[in-house]
Amino acid sequence: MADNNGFEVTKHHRSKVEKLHVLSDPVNLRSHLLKRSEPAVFHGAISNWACAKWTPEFLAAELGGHKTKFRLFSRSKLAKDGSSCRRAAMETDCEFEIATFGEFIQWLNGCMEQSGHLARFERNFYWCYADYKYMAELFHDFPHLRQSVNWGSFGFPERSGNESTIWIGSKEASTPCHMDTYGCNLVAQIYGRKKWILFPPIETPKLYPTRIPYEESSVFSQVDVTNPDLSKFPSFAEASQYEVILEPGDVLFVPKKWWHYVETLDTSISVNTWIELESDHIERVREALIRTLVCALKKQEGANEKAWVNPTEQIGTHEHNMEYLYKALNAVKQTEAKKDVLHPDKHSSGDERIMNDERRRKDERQFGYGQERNNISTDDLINCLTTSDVIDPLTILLLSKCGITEISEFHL
Ligand SMILES: O=C(O)CCC(=O)C(=O)O
Repeated sequence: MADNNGFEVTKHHRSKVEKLHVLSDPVNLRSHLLKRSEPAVFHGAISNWACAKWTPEFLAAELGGHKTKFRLFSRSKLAKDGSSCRRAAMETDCEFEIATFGEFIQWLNGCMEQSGHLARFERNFYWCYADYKYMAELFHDFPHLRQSVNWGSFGFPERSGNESTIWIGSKEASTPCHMDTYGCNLVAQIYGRKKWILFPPIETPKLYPTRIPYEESSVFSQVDVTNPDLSKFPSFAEASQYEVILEPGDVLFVPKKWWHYVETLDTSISVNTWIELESDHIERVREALIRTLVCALKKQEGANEKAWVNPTEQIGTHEHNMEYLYKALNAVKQTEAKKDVLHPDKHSSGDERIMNDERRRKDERQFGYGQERNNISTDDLINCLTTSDVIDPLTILLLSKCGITEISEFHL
């Protein structure tokens, strides 16, 4: 069912995705978007962008013999145990092939002889997606293509194709339901239509989050939102969702930490830009911690990387992860220090500032992230993780996973 704005109304539809207009004052729009916590659609907002005229054929002609990696998935694929596979494929369920966009067009048109290595994927069964391509890389030698994108009318004139990602796929290509932990997102639909199913951050528990497969800054849902197994994920039935069909020319604003499942309804081209937020610094520490823990445990388990690392992710050594963690901590420290210089009275009274300085010195002594140390150690991390503030809620969570929810306070 669709309402008269063209938005799909679903069973758990709570409120419509608001329709907004690009303001005459982009600076105001920028500050509005940076604070906004609800999605919004701007219809026909990119009709004056040069890329609004792009078609897959045009890009194929521009890019010539340039090769890229495509992600493919067969709708007829069966899981190894014989049960039917997720309809919304996880990336770890997909196959990959390198081809030119010219070969992709031939494949789309069913001309298998001219579709290079894509010929091994039967057109009637597979969808094919050149997804998550940094325009700075894909269009490295094509500056005019990068300049065809400009987010200035949304208040971000510093963002062009150089800070954007492009997604080009055949009908039914999809990205599994996930939440990005950094920033907020602007998505421009250039060619064809795309369906977005969005869930607010408050619904996170009903989406059964998982960090496996692991990808930095992506939290996946265990639920196939297009075909949910409610016997396994009963709370999903209560999750409120918003559905939006983006038409060519539309721009969607995705606020911080909103979950989304995305599916092409036609052959589609879209471009997006993730906009950094102030909270990303802390998020980076959280992500660095998660990376360190996931890698340590999965490597110790001896699991095959293909089974737990998302194909777009690369895993380094423990030492590398610890260095990354240290850098993330240092970035927060520097941001906070800058805030203190710019707005000495902004976050605290004078007394609090003295106390904060004292606490900082104490933290530096305890955890060693002052100038005198150039890293934090695995032992520092273990000592943080094993404090009762961390280990007690973890114990309670694990017990509740085993069905034990009544625990006497006395035992903790
Ligand atoms: O368009 C897609 O397939 C996915 C886009 C996405 O996940 C994003 O922009 O965050």
